[in-house]
Amino acid sequence: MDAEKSLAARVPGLDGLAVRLGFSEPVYVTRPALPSLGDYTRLLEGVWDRRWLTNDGELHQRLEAALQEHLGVRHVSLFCNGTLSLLVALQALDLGGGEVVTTPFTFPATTNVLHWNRLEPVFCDIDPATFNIDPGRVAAAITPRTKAILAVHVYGIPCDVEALEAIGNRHGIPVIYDAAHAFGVRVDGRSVLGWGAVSSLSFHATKLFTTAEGGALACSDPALDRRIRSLKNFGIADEETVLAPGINAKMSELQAAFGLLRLPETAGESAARGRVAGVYRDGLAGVPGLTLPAPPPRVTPNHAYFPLLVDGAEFGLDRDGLYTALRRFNVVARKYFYPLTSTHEWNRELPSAAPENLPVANRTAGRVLCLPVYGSLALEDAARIVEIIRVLHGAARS
Ligand code: T4K
Repeated sequence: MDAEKSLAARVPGLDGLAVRLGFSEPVYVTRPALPSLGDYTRLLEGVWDRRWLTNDGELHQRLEAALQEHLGVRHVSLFCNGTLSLLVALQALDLGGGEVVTTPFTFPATTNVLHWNRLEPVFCDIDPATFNIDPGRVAAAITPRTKAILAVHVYGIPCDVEALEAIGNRHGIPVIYDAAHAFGVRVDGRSVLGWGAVSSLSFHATKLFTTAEGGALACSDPALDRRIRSLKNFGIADEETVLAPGINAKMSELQAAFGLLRLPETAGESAARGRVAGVYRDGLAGVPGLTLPAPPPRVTPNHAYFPLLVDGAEFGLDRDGLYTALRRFNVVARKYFYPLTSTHEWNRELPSAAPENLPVANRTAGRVLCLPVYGSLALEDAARIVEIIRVLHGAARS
C-alpha cells in the first residue's frame, strides 16, 4: 500500500495512463510455446500401445539422440528437472566435500544443490557487462579446499569460458556450468555446452525449449556420462547390483514426447523472441537511466530473457518503482535474480557472502528487471510495453 501511494505521488496521472495503455490480460515475463494438442496425443498413442511410461523408453531415447544432434554435444542425459540434473552432476564428479567457487546472481537452485551435496559455496562477484561470474575474482577465491567452479550462463549470456577453463586447468579442478538458460547458445559457432566438465540444462515451462518440467546433462566424457546415467536411476547397474547411492531423477515418456514435438520449433521460437528483443532494444535505446545489455561478441544468442538495468535517479523511478508501476499496466516483469542467493539465511554468514565482497552483484540485483519475452508476444504488444516505459519515465520526471 505504501509502495502504491508513493508510486502515485511520483507518477502523476498513473491511473489514467493505466486505463489508456494497460493490457486487459496479464502479460507475463514468459509463456511456454506448446506443441499442438493433436500432435501430442497422436505421439502419445504409441506410449499407450507400448505401456512403457518411463525408464529409458523409446521417446526418451529418441529425444536424447535428437538433442545430441541439435546441441552438438557428445552425451546428453535427460532428467525430470534442471535442479536434479545439476545435483546429480555434482554427485557424479565425486567432489568429496570442500568449497565450490560460484556466483550469487542466479536462481536459488544453483546454490541449493551445493548444500545438498555438502559443498560450501564461496561466492564471487560478477562481471557488470555479462552478469556472469568474474574470472579474475574466481582466481582470487581458489584455496586448497576448492573442489570445483560452478558458473552460470545467466540469461543465456555465455561466461568467459576460456578464462574459467584456464583457471580450472591451472588448479586441476572441474568447471561445471549451470546452463539452465543457455539452450542452443553458441560461441564462435560452437555449442556453449562444449565447455567445462559438464553442463546442466533446464526444460522448465519457463524455458526456451520446454518439456513442462525437465532437464539434461551434457558432457563429452563417456565415463562421466555412465556415472550420471547410473546415479539418476538409483545407482542401479542391474537387477541385483547397486553401485552407488543414486536418486530417481529420470524423465518420463510424457515429457519426452512434448520435447520431441517442440525441438524442431525451437529455432523459430528463439528467432521470434529475438524480434521482440529487437523492439525493446530499438524502442528503449537512449532512455535515460536504462541500460540495455549489449549483445556479446562471438555469440549466437537464444534471446531467452530480456534484462535491463534501472538507474532510479536518471530514469525517475527505481527498479522496484518501475516493477510496481508496470503491474498497474498488467505487465508482469520479474526481478530475476533478486535477492542474491548469498543473502539466503543459510548462506549469509559465509565470509564470501558479505556485501563488500559482492558489490557488482548487489548493485545489479537491485537494478535488474526482466521484461516479457516469448515467441507469441505480439510485436505491437512489445511496442506498447516500450511506450508504457517511456511514458512512465516522462511522467515520473515531470
Ligand atoms: N538454474 C538456473 C539458473 C535456473 O534459472 C533454474 C530455474 C534452475 C537452475 C532449475 O531448473 P528447474 O529445476 O526449474 O528445471 C521460474 C522457473 O520455475 C525456474 O525453472 C526458472 N529457473 C526460473 C528463472 O523461473 P519462477 O518462480 O519465477 O516461476 P513462476 O511460476 O513465477 O513463472 C514465471 C512466469 O512464467 C509466470 O509468471 C507465468 C509464466 N508461466 C509459468 C509456468 C510455470 C507460464 O506461462 N506457464 C507455466 O506453466 O521460477
